[in-house]
Amino acid sequence: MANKVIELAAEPYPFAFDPGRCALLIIDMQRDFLEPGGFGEMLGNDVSQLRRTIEPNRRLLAAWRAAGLPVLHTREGHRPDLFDLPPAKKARGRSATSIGDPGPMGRILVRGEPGHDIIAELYPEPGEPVIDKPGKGAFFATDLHAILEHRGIKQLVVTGVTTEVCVNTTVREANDRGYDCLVLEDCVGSYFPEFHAMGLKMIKAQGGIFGWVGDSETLIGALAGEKRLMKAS
Ligand code: C5J
Repeated sequence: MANKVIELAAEPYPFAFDPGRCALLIIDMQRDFLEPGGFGEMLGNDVSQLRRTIEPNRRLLAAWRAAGLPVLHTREGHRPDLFDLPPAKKARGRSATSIGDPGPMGRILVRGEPGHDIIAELYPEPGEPVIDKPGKGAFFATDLHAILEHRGIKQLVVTGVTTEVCVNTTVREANDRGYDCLVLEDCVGSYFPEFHAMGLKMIKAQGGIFGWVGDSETLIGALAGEKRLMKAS
């Protein structure tokens, strides 16, 4: 894709999308969070709030791959021996079922279990790094920053779930490491609509204190326009 900067409509002001230095980061689109019968639903959450993000993410991912731009996926989860699971995280919530216990799709949030894996609609292709993260932020205890630095990435388009937890934590971590983040509101979701709305407000407040908020259609349109430009030249 051409190495020119494209101004994308976004809030609080247009995002200077630089395709040559930008990666798509898809956060935790895992079966246990999104699928009916998974851990999220077992806890009483309305998974339709997250499932509405699947189709826009699928369309964006197809356009992004067609443009030949880098994409990375993350999964929240722990080693089967749980040695990387902080006891505080295990105990939090005082739930009858917690991380590492048997769930509807295998052991909950344990690497290698069916529920820990990414949903079929957005399944990573060979060559797309999958970052296994033990925390909420994708930079904590992972090699994400090194991978991005080695590829000259300075911007991230961030999608996935949930808006106020892993998406927000990752955007804040990225901001402190010098990345510009564009969060696509139709491609991120929360079990709680009010937290989704507030999570996006927090990112774009105060002149974009953590980043920008846009939508997938605008970005897909820009990618399509770029392809047309490339074909004409
Ligand atoms: C949560 C996440 N909500 N991916 N994880 O526990 O946001």
